[in-house]
Amino acid sequence: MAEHFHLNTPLLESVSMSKRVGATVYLKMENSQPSGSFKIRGIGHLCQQLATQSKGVVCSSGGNAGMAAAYVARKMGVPATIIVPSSSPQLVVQRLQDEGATVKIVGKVWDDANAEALRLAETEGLTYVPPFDHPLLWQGHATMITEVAASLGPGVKPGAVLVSVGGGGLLCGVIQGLKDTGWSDVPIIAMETVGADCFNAAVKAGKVVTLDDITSEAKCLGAKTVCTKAFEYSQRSEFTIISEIVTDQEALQAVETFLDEERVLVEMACGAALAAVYTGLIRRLQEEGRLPSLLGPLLVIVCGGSSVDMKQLATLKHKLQT
Ligand code: PLV
Repeated sequence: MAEHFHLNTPLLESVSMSKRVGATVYLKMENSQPSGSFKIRGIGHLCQQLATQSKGVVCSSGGNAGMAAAYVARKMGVPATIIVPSSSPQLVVQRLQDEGATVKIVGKVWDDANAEALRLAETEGLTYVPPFDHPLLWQGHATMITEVAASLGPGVKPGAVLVSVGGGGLLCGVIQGLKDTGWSDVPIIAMETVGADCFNAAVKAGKVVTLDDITSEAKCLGAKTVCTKAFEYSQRSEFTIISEIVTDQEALQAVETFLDEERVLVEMACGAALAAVYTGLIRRLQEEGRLPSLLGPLLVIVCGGSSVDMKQLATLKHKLQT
């Protein structure tokens, strides 16, 4: 078996984004991973540790964790059952089936699907693969940052890192990676959409809270409760985590601008992070003194996403009237 399932992804400089931000912008192209997102890093690592003797894995997902689990399971020769909520687009179900997984649609949002995944793990003796809340996932995701350090070379350090937050697994992995690299002082801008903003709600409330519903179209950010570890990091003084939200319209507009300018189609979950550049949020944070006015390179995690194609993009544009 290969040593790991993920690839060392390109780190690209974006001229158009750099112009907008007024600092060099580097894109970590996690969209080019097998299965279409960063999730393969953590899920590959977790499955290698927990699923080698498994009779099957079960993963609850908004889409991308499921794609990663299905891919890894196929490579390991283990059956995969992926539980998605009814809010996941049909194209996700199709892509999961193409990957060889058994797909079950349960409930309205990810939290409902997760309850079913936990039940199946228990009753069928399957290995449960969580999409965001597990130390092995964070350890796997952390390789993203060690790769960036190797690509940038000695003496170059990001001025800030821009990520999307769903359940907080990517955020925890990035922080783990920053710690591993000796970059714990690098500020992180943690982006969500209105209506899928469980991290922002927790930061505002000063405690982990559960959203009533997911009303955003960025379904892959749609966890109602952020993982405890992500909230704990937000409370620790050694890290600077700036939690911000954008509208669905801004996230979708960012997807389109990114497609035009970088020639890459990503989903809205990723657009939430990209919107921080395109809406001028980064500049605003600098003006407010929350980011340094002379910013070092901005590292953007292009987390990717398999929940989009041109038809889905058109559907979202119609729904959100952009
Ligand atoms: N998506 C999870 C959780 O969904 C999933 O099941 O695939 N960017 C993309 C493209 C994603 O798919 C996700 C998570 C994130 C960002 C956020 O990562 P997280 O959940 O680790 O914060 C409900």
